[in-house]
Amino acid sequence: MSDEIVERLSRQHIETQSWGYVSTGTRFKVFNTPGTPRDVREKIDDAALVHRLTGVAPTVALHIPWDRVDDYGALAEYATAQGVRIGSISPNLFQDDAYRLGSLTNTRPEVRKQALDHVLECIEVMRATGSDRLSMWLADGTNYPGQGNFRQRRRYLEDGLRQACEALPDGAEMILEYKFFEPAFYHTDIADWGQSLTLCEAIGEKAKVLVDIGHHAQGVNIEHIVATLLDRGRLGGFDLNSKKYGDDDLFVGAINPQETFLIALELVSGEDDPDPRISGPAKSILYKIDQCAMIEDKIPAMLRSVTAMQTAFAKALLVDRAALEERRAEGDVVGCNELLNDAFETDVRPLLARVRERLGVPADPLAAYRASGEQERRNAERIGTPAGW
Ligand code: PSV
Ligand code: MN
Repeated sequence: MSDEIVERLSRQHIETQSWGYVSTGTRFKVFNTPGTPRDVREKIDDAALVHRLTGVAPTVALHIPWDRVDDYGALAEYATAQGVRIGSISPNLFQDDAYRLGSLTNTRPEVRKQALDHVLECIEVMRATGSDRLSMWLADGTNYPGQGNFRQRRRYLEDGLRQACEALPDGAEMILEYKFFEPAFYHTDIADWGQSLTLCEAIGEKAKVLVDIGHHAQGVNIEHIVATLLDRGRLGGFDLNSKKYGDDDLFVGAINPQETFLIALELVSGEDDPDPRISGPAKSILYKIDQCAMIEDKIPAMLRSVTAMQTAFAKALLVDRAALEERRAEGDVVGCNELLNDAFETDVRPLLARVRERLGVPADPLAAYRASGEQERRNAERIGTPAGW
């Protein structure tokens, strides 16, 4: 059994994101830390280092225009030479002045066209880099009651997303993120998983829901949402992070590792579902980190997230799911919970050390990073303006 778990964890794939390596922050202040990348190639260098240290982070997500270059083919070749590939591509529909009153939902046709053209540009980036995921998040929403026509906006949105979906390369997917507030504070056009799911179902097979862990109100049962989306075959991806309050973008596992474990438990059971309409999509879910380093060093924060995901999945795989079903059937409420707890409280570090040995990476990636001199080298070499949003 444990050999099987080691094998399965060796196949884990966690995508890190280019903007997790740069100076981001809150709306009050963006702090820089020494050694921060100055351009997209240096972001890729850092992603490649995280992959060398963990063995499970072979792709890096890009955000356009933050990562805009003249030659995306050359950028993809650069990534390959460093040992990673370009992963999902995120359009940016929130930082142009034109989007003050919305992007794809704007009442003005020329703004909707500008937004769609930008998404189509990102689809060209996908073709040039070999990416197979378009990761869509819209900041669209309104700040005051009465400001917008909900149903009209929804029709514009569906129309724009459908056109984008139709332009996707063969085999590629659109993953559609939801968020219940911010930057809009009265309503958000895709506020929750149900709104994202119904849009995806209206648009077609290539559209799936993206769950950003931080985009839920306090107390929302995310693992239940995950189970529901798995059951519909429409769970396309995750933006992984952790939160204490709202969309805090802290590194994974920092605040509520039990939640990450419970989500992972739904996911591993979805992968094992005998129905291929559930297990098929479950096996191709994108696990992307979406965190912001506000005060912390970026590479160690990313290593924490990647290893927290390994820990959550290792613990989830330890749950005796056959015994759990038996206890559920018997109505053994406490016994069911006990099984979960046994797995959650297991120290999986020896198991993960075996996974890392198999992958040929250090047993403790964070310790190896600290001892490597990589941060000091970056601090010395990366003089000049650090990249940001
Ligand atoms: C929005 O809060 C979001 O989660 C989206 O995924 C964006 O692409 C990302 O943050 C930007 O940091
Ligand atoms: Mn996100």
